[in-house]
Amino acid sequence: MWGMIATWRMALEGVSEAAELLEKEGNASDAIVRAICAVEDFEYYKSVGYGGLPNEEMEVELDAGYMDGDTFDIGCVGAIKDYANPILIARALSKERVNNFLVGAGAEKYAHRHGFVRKNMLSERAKIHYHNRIVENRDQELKPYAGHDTVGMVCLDTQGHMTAATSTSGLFMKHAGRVGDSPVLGAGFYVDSQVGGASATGFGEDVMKGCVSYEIVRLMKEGMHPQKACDQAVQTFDRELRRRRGKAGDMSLIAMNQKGEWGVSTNIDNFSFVVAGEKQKPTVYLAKKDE
Ligand code: SD4
Repeated sequence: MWGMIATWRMALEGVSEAAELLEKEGNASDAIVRAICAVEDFEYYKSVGYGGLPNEEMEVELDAGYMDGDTFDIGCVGAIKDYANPILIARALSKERVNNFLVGAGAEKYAHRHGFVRKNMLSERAKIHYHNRIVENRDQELKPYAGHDTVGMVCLDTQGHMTAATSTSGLFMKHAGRVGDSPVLGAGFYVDSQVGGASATGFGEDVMKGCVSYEIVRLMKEGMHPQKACDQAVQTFDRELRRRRGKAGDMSLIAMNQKGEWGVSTNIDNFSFVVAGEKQKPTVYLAKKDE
């Protein structure tokens, strides 16, 4: 048995490629990386990889994270510029004994030393988007939270090996050097092959406060079904943020357990996600917040 769940419609083509691998008993590490690279490489998905949303200085700084649920290897990059596939660099870092999480110039130096492909990640389309937004907001304060998404995935292969991974350009118009929840273990992603995995998309500064991906895995470890674990983690933390801070940022979480059962929960109006498995061809679903 194998299975895969991913955030947003943009994951569909990548998950379809990964599904072909998993059907032929490919492993969860190669499958998830293949799926995320497909999203990173596709220019028109404007919040991941090439063509991603620029920061306020019109530079594309990318975050990505990778975890192996068997070995607990983790690798993460934050605010990395000019490299084509941050997820490949994150996975390479997961093989290191130390220096698993590198940011900015240090991450770029590592990528250069290890021969990763350099590429200017700012597309013409992203430049136009940036300039339009500056004009639209001429008389207002620029809000960093205006258009962004992260691709996050959890993968289970036929050997029972699980992985989780994320990749994003983060919040549009963020400050240079800002790192969101996506490459942060326990916030943007977490996986334990003996239990299951989870991944988040949304307003990183709030997702981080709840370590929501870890919380979902913890609940599944207590025996909770992924759907119940997602609902409990997201809804409880959303309420908690509202009580303490008066508001809660957008949060959408996906999860899959080691039996291939899955769950999703969101506090936004429409959250699309993709599921694939042995008995299910890659399919896009829509989740809505609980009223
Ligand atoms: C971030 N969580 O950088 C990411 C952005 C995102 O839906 O997922 N948006 O905060």
